Amino acid sequence: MKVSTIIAGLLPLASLIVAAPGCNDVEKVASKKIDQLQKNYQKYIEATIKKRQTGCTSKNILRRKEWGKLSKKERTDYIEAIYCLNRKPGLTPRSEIPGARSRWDDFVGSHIQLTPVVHANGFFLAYHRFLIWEFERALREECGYKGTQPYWDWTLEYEDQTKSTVWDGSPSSLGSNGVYVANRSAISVRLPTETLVFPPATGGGCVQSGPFTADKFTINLGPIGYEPKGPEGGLGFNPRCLTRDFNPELSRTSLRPSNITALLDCPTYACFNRDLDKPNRKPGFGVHGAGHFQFGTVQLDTFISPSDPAFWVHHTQLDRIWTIWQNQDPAVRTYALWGTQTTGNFPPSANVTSDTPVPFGHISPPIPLKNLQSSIDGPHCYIYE
Ligand SMILES: *[C@@H]1O[C@H](CO)[C@@H](O)[C@H](O)[C@H]1NC(C)=O
Ligand SMILES: *[C@@H]1O[C@H](CO)[C@@H](O)[C@H](O)[C@H]1NC(C)=O
Ligand SMILES: *[C@@H]1O[C@H](CO)[C@@H](O)[C@H](O)[C@H]1NC(C)=O
Ligand SMILES: [Cu+2]
Repeated sequence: MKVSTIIAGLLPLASLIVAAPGCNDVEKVASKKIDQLQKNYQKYIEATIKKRQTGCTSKNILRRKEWGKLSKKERTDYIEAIYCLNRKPGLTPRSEIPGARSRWDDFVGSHIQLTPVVHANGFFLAYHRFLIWEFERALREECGYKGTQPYWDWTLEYEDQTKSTVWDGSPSSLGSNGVYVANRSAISVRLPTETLVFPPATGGGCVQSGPFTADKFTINLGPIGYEPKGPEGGLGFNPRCLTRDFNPELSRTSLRPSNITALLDCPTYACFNRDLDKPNRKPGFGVHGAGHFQFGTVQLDTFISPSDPAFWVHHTQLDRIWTIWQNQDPAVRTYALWGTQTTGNFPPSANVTSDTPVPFGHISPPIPLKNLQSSIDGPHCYIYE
């Protein structure tokens, strides 16, 4: 087992390199390129759904927006719908996940049960695409939410996440950093193929301000991904505050516009999937891992990561990047296949095919992979604005 230690002292060096002169121009050019590719994708989708007249039309398509483009009212409506799911009784049997209580926990529970089979493999993007779709459906149909699932484009604030209206701790944000806790020890995250060590960063305690402080929101499951685990291996009832530990170095080095354009330039689906995760960690984390790890604590624990609203706006951003990549060459890329059926192919498993059922635990019966790959076919009908 390889041990990759992320030595805090190395990170400032990385930021020196990326802060070289001319660098902001590089990022501006990259941002423009993403905007242009997103416009091309939007045009393609609008033209396609008009022509085909399938169930997904320009009238009923859900239009997902970037957090910053939502009005304050739209933001607080979304937050109210999250409270609703977090308080509504769940469907997961206690015999399987004894600590699950709410509809929110049903989504966390699906992710807990399936973490060993839906990451860094052929199911990864499709599983998360449908998980978000079901989450958005539950917010709308079970909680009366009239909006759509927002995404957070972390490239907009990669130099300082706390500048974002998503994390400024105001009543219309998704909460702040955690309270700074001194003298914490590093967190060792054991993945099937390696162990990642995260030294403490800028917070570590309960979210300080905004809608997700301990008096308004609690999480019930885990920890599972690192020690000490919660009761019953992390599946037991463990109500506690939501914690965060913002790590600005990760965001500065790995969540820049140029990190997205590098992905969008991938010629194959294999390249796209591998670079999302950068399995050899050279030169750093891919945007999938970095987007989680920048929040520390709960977002270091893959199993329970959907416990934090941060998971949903981050994964919706990843899904957006995937749709833009697909629609640069929709005929070839929409139904492209890559990867096996176990996380990081550990233990080794068969390659996925178009017909391989993707599992969802208590969220949904399994669904053939090919039905989940398009954003406008199968169950899905949404567009990124
Ligand atoms: C943290 O550790 C330092 C050095 O070991 C010690 O001086 C300090 O009192 C500790 N602070 C807390 C809050 O435990
Ligand atoms: C992210 O982009 C920066 C600047 O282009 C680059 O230095 C860094 O290596 C990239 N990170 C990864 C993980 O590719
Ligand atoms: C799985 O796919 C890879 C290429 O994506 C290929 O090299 C490998 O032979 C395939 N494995 C099987 C068992 O078909
Ligand atoms: Cu996941």
